[in-house]
Formats: sequence, C-alpha cells, structure tokens
Amino acid sequence: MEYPRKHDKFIAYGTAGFRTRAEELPHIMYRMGILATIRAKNVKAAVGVMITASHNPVVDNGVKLVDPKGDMLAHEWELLATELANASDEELDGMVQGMVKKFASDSDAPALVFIGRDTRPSSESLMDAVVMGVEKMGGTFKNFGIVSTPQLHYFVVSHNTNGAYGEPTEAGYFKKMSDAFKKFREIHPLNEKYANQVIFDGANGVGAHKMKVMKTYLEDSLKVEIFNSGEGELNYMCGADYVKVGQRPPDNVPLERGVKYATVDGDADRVLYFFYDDSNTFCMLDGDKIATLIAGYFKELVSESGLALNLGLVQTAYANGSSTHYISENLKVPVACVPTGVKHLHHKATNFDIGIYFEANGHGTVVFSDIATLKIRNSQNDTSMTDKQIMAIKKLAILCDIINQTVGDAISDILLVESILYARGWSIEDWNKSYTDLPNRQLKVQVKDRNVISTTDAERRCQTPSELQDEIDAAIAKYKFGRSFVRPSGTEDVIRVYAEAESQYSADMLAYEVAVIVYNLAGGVGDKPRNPRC
Ligand code: NG1
Ligand code: ZN
Repeated sequence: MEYPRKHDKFIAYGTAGFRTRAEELPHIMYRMGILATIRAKNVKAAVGVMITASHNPVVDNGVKLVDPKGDMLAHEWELLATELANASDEELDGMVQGMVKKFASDSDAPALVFIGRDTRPSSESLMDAVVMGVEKMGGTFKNFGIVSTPQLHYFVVSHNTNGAYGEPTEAGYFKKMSDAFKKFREIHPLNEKYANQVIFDGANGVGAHKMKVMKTYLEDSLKVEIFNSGEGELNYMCGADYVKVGQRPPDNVPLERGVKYATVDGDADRVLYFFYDDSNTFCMLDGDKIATLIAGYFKELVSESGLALNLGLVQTAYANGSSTHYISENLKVPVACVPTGVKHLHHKATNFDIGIYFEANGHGTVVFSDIATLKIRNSQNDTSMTDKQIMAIKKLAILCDIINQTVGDAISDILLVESILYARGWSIEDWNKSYTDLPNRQLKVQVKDRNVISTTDAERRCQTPSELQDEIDAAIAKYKFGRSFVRPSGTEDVIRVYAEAESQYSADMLAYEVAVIVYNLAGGVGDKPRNPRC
C-alpha cells in the first residue's frame, strides 16, 4: 500500500493543521491529498494544501488545507482530517469510501487541488505523498512549488473568483500588490521623516526568496536589503518568532541605530518591525503596533470619506494591555478578543465592514466586507462627493489592493505599513511613540498531558485543573499592572505562560511564578521552571 502508517502517535489537526517531526508525516500527507480531493469535489471548487511548519525548527514539518475562499479549513473537516490521519492502514479504505459517499457522491464533480510548500528539505518528498493521495482519488493538482503560505491562499481565492480577486499566478500576486504600492506613492508627496528603506530578515525561508522577487517589481519605490536569505538554517537564531519570544534581534543582520528592520517567519505569514533608538535600546514593534498603525490610519480615511463603514479591531489574549487601552481610549475603535488561532480572528473580523486583525506575534491582515468593497469601488466616481472625500476613497481603494485579505501575509503587511508611514511622514520612532508596551514575558512548561488545562473567556481564564485559576489570580495580585494567563499550545506539546507587569523584572517574576504553579498543578515533567533571579 502507498505511504503506510509507520507509528502509532496520535496527531490532531490543530490551530495550524498537522505539525510534528517531518519523518512522522508521510502517511498524513498522503491522506491529506485524499481528503483535499474529497473536499474539492464536495465544494465544487479548488482547495489548497500547504506543506509547512512555519516558525518551527527545520526538522519539523506540517500541512494545512485551504478552503475555496482562501480561508482556513471548516471545523467539521478538521475533525475528519484528524480521523483520517489517525486511522489504521486497515481502516483507511473503508473510511475514505464512507467520506466519498457522504460528501462527494456526485463523483463527476471535478477536483482541483493547489499544492504549495516551504523551503524545508523534507517538503518536496512530502509533496509527492500529497500528489499520490490526490491522484488516488482521481483529482487533478497544480504544483506551485516553493511559495509562502499567504501566496497559496491568494492563488486559491483568485482561481475560485475567476480572477476577480487577482490573477492566480505568482506574477499576478507580485504585480497586483506592487502596482498598488507604487500608485499609492504617486498620490502622496514624500514627506518629513519617512525613510524609504527596510532591512529584511528572511528567517532563511521562503520570505527571503519572495522578497527578492518583489524587489524587482517594486523597483525604486522601496529599498529592501535582505539578510538571512537562505544561507543559514531555517528559523535558527532568526525570524519573527525568535525575535518576538526572545525580544532580541536576529543573528547575521548588521545592526545600526535609527534604521528600520522587518523580520518574517519561515513561511512568511508573520512580520514584526524593530529598531534601535537614540539610547541604543532595542525596540520591537509587534503585531499590536502594526494593528494600531493600520486602525488609526483607516479610521481617519473612513471618516474623511464620509462613507458609512464600521471599523473594528480583533486581538487575542496575547495582545499587550497597553495596545488594547490605546485602541479603545485613544483611537476609539471597537476591539474584540478571541481565542488564539488565525481562524478565530479572521472570522470575527468579518463581522465588521473593515475588520483589522493581528496576533501579537505579527500574524494579521485587514478584511473588507462585500458591502465595503462595493461602496469603496463605486463612490470613487460619485460626483456629489468633495475632492477630499474622493481622495480618501481612492486611498482606501488602493490600500485594498496592497492587502492580501485571505490571511496574514508578511510581504503585503510590509507594503501596507510602509504606505501608511509614508503617508504620515513618520519615522519608525514616530510610530513607536504611539504607546509604550507593558513589559511582558512568555514561557513554556512541559507537562504530561497538556489537555488537562482547559480555558474560557477567550483563553484568559482556566477552568481546569480546578485550583489553577485561583492560584494564578493570587500571583497576579502581587504585581502592579499584573496580567497573566496560561493555555495549552495548539502547535507544540507545551503549556504557554504569558505575563505582563509594570517592569520587565516583575513580568519575568510573574511569568516564573505562574510557570511553577502550572508545573505543580498540571503535571509538570522534566526540569522545573527556572527562577530568573538565579
Ligand atoms: P500556539 O502554539 O497554539 O500558541 C502559535 C501561535 C499562534 C499562531 C499559531 C499558528 C503564539 C503565542 N501562538 O500557536 O498565535 O500563530 O502558532 O502558527 O504566538
Ligand atoms: Zn507562519
């Protein structure tokens, strides 16, 4: 039989699909080729399969399915994916037949599966397994080769809208975004402190390859210098996750005061900015800072345009408390909190006419409702509008084309940030000044079974084990501006601890105290959390 199951480990379709060591994945990839084909027949549209483990180490890999509108796989199908991935070899045929009967009995429906992969050495052979699964089910596939996760989402939605969203090719992707970027610059005089240069940390992954191509499309409109472009190990001492979690710069990037840096993760769906200020302090501008920059500018454009469009911002519990305060008190934009995972953020954002969503780690985008898109498109020629209104609407329309609305896209987000900084005439210091982050710390705790912890209130509180939340509350109460929560990771076998407080020392101590509580009450294994004071 093709791609027999070689281990008994149970692997679930988590917040980012299946993710584990590459050698555990061949049979899962084969089965996801099968499932993607059934899904494509079921929805009578093209679906995507992306092979990547994003910010994880190079020895890992993973797979996630992309639904026809470029969104994440529907929840019921995540459960089917888990069932299929964990079936024994003997059960497989029967299970597949059952799914075909239930979801794709109209077997003449064409099935087209778009396949993309990241730069991991294991990705190519894992792709062969996906192809085998598609062919086994009589589906057809299109291999896009090495692409970023957001590119694959773009291809799927562009194909399924017959090109209305964009041309479903790499050239189409680069051209749509770069054309809009250059057009936006044309309607603005270059002003004040904006610096037309970004130093780019490519995490030795696909983002570096794609930024190289984007540069040729951008010509002189933005100067980008690329580092960690593939000569080193993927995500090792570089990339957005390394920078965010460690709150430090990546290796192999020349560091200079006042210069603007952007860092992306291994599949280029996240981005963060950073710089060194006048006192040579490392300053990070994370997903929250990006979200607030976008929200502030869009709020202004919407109000100038006079269009009746509601604007909202979506965050998770990891958003810095200062950002949430700034959004609601200063920007006066409604803000919602949802559980971790892009699908939750994306879904919530679609409740607004213009929904901005970002995880603190830099994954996010802006989504426009159909009504918003129509209003923006049609009012550009409305003769009853003032010049100022028309100009604001024109800017909104161009920004729509810079944004990859399907999912967080590091390259598209960089172009959007640079456009807004340009329009505002801001340096990165100006942007950073909007609010000051509360010092924070993230830790991981190894436990025997991470599912013993269950959470509620968008993951901000624990329900089980029973005494856990009370003890966490008691720890928080000791720290000024203290906030902390814990949750089982959906992509790693760990419990994540987050803490913020008035000073870095307090945030570190609170995170440590909470980590010890988790270790003691939730079945910690291995080394106990280490006291940062020692
Ligand atoms: P988990 O491992 O569930 O915390 C991580 C990120 C998510 C999301 C996913 C998908 C943090 C704290 N968590 O999820 O935000 O990006 O990976 O890649 O950054
Ligand atoms: Zn990623």
